[in-house]
Amino acid sequence: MLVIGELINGMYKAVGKAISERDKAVIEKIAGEQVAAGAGMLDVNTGPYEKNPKDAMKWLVETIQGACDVPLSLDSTKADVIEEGLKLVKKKAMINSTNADDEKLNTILPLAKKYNTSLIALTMDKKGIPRDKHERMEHAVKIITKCQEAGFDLNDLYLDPIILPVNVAQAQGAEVLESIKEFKLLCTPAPKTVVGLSNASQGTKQRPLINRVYLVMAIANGLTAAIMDPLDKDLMDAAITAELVLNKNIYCDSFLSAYRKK
Ligand code: THG
Repeated sequence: MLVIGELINGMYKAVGKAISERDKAVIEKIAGEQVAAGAGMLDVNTGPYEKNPKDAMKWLVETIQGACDVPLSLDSTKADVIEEGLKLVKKKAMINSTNADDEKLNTILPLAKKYNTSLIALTMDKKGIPRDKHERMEHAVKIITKCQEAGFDLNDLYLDPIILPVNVAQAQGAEVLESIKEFKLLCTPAPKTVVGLSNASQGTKQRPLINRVYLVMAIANGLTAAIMDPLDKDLMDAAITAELVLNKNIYCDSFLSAYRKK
């Protein structure tokens, strides 16, 4: 599974402060720690309060690439903010994200093709968050069709069923998990899937436990990537072990450290 480190996000107080003060050392440290812990990609989000998100995105991409060499997932609702980052990336990037709206797809798909990126597509539209797996499937079909029409390689598409916090939308957990499984039946090659895992536990008092159990269940349903906290060692161990049980890695007594080394 692809681990996308979630920690470079202005939503976190300390990170938001570092971004607004353009404090390189803080960002370099968080980038390096996430990669050392096993992140294969880093999510980059300037956060909701940044006054100049285009400039912040540029600065973040430059700063992170100075500290490590994994590819980046550029996380913004604004296409122009994402493009500022795309102009600078050294490795094949991920656009995070489009949704199923025509206007959004018509803007983001050309951008993804121009810069040869992967693409996360949220299975929602401007009418809001889907209520069940059927609505998620409808959005997924629309997104896949638009990708095919645009000549966008489906190998580069990651569908996001959108995880909601279990304390306010408890019924959505099962809908998300079933969507992860059923999206794969929609086309060949099967679309990849991604979730923003920490959404699941926002506002709860058992964050690590909820994240861990949710991730293992999602992996069992075929999840390909997760935006998550790679510094949560128990979470990483759970992911590695889930893939072992699914026979994706060969067993040895030291499988946790063996997997980390590769
Ligand atoms: N799908 C996609 N992208 C996403 C999300 C998604 N990007 C953003 C988010 N969701 C995933 N990243 C995070 C990052 C942090 C948290 C949750 C998801 C988080 N932050 C603490 C909180 O809100 O409680 C911040 C606390 C603090 O200030 O320290 O939980 O779903 N495609």
